[in-house]
Amino acid sequence: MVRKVILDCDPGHDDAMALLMAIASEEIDLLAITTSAGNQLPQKTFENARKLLALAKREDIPVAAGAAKPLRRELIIADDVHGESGLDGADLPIPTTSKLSISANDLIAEILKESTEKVTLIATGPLTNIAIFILSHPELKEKIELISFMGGACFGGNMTPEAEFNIYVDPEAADIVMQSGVPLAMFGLDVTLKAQLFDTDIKEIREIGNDVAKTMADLLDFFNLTTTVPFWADNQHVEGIHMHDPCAVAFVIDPTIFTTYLMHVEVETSNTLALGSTVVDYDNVFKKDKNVAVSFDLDLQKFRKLTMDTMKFFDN
Ligand SMILES: [Ca+2]
Repeated sequence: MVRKVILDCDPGHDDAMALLMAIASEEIDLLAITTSAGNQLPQKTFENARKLLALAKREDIPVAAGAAKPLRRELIIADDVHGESGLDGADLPIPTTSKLSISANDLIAEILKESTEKVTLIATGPLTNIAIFILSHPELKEKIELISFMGGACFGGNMTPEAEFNIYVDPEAADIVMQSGVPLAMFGLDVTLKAQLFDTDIKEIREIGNDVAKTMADLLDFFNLTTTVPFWADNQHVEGIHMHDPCAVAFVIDPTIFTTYLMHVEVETSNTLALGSTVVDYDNVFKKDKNVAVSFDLDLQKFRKLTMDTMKFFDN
């Protein structure tokens, strides 16, 4: 079944792979892209999404910019991971279409209003735009099939010891999404740290040889340099690149890649040590509604094949 999808992203190296995966898949009809502020400043993530569509020769897909900053907090970016441009490491083509002036919120609303079938939202950045949409268009919530998002973790964080980056940047937005009543699928660090590509995979991607694959290999080489190795790793340990964001897309394409459990999840929004953490009630201690399908594991071979198939798609 082909799913109608809007991708909300903040490209971002792993967002780039996520976006290309959505374009290449026969299971996804990518209706639009909206951009969030996160990995880099909002004007940069917007421009990066447009450049990626130029690279993929799919500039027919509309791109709309979202909120310039989180709901209630100042923006934090991840230029230490993604560089000055947000997509350092590769030369991307200059977009040939003019920028749309419609906002992310209005574009999402317009598409959902007009769609005769439900639309899946995939979010691979902070959840600011999705939260604004839910707050401003409660009447359209029922048109959302699923929100599949990269963010959070049951155990541990990467921004602080407890919080993952996307949720930490805009915890209030994540809280609104978590309590929205819309079906949710969460791809947090528990699973995304297992979604790894290694040097040999980058080499294989480069050898596929089309423009998209070569550019993606350049991006992955840069991303490889900023990948952090766990503190406990010894000399023998080889840590791959973490393909966080593509997990949220891969699930929509083929849910059998992932192991998920329905659980109650809340976001810590008070200014404590655990700010921005996702509290996942894995033992059902609180006996509250199970609002999120939380992923813990994946079939790495299937995921890897999907990644390679994505790169080969652009031979056409
Ligand atoms: Ca992202």
